Amino acid sequence: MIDFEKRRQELTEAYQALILRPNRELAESNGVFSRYEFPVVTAAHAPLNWRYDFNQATNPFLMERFGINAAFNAGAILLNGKYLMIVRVEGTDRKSFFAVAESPNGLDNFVFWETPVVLPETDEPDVNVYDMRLVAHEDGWIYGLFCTERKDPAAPAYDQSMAIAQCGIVRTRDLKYWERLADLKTPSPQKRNVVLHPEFVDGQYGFYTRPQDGFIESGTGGGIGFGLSSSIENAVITNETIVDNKSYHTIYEAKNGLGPQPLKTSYGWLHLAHGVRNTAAGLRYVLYLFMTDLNDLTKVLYKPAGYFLAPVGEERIGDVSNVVFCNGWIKDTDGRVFIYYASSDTRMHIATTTIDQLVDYVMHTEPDGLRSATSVQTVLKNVQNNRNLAEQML
Ligand code: M1P
Repeated sequence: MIDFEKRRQELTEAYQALILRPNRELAESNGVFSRYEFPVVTAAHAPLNWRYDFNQATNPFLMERFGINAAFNAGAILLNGKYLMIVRVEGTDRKSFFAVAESPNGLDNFVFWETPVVLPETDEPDVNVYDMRLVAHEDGWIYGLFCTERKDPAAPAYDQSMAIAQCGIVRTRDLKYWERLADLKTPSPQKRNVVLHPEFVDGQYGFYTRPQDGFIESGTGGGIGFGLSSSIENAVITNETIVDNKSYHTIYEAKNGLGPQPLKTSYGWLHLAHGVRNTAAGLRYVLYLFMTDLNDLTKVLYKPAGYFLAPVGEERIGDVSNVVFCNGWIKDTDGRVFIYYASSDTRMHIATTTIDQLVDYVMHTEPDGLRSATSVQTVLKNVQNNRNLAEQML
């Protein structure tokens, strides 16, 4: 027999040490953002009460009764002074659900609330739900837009993976009590990565979309779209305008999708998105930034070449390797921006920066010239500027 009490104590101590562990900003930075030493939320952060039955009579080996595989792709919000993430928690059974993790400072000590979110459903039950974007809308509600996945009714018996992804919508005031609204309707058969614009647009609700033909492949669709709906309770988009398209020989060649809600600055709306390209090693997901016009939300003003953040080190390895994905960031009251990104569909990290740094990066980094020769020209320009500077200083 095992020493039940000793094992219970060891589990508890290890868990406490994990959630109380301070995080540390890494010294090395590209000047745009800083990474941190530890992931902020992992599968091991899931409360022990979710995973273990601590009754010796019914669980004599004190074995895990509900395994957690991953904790990733979290939406984020600053609410009543607390930094909250709505994490995609995935069990070993492959099903994802949402759970809120709270931190006093946004950097460490993230602790899950006692129970996961009990998500209300529509008449068509969700099979799998994931990747919620939290948006505090000017109408006073906090909306959660997420992907609801159900089996494709047209799937032949031999194919047990064909699925249809739609955009589910919930709203809340406190992340505790949730109201489910109708799924979003758009002309696209597949809908992931839908984000609500935080302000009314001509008195309507604005949605960033990602038209896509297949569950994985964007097909003739792709690009980040934008459309309006007069209703949020029964949201319907009839016209989508592509704001930011896929493009040959770029980091968003295969597909892209918007991340969290855009942040308003005095120069324009800052957007964080993911770009996907195919490689011999599979799909590679990286994050990039662009800025749209304050008045015309479909007009891209600035878009630096290439990626803003790509997976490095252990971030490159996980359930779906070589992936970074972000659907949550927080603009703090002091201008700091906390970027919560997931690596390889496995764990959550934080990167910190400021609005000023992001604006500088997005406005003053060269756009993609789309050819090797134009990249060389950018380097030559930098070299020449530095030569001129060195000469002036002589
Ligand atoms: O596995 C990488 C990501 O793949 C999907 O993203 P997209 O719809 O852009 O291809 C999503 O399933 C996402 O959750 C996942 O992280």
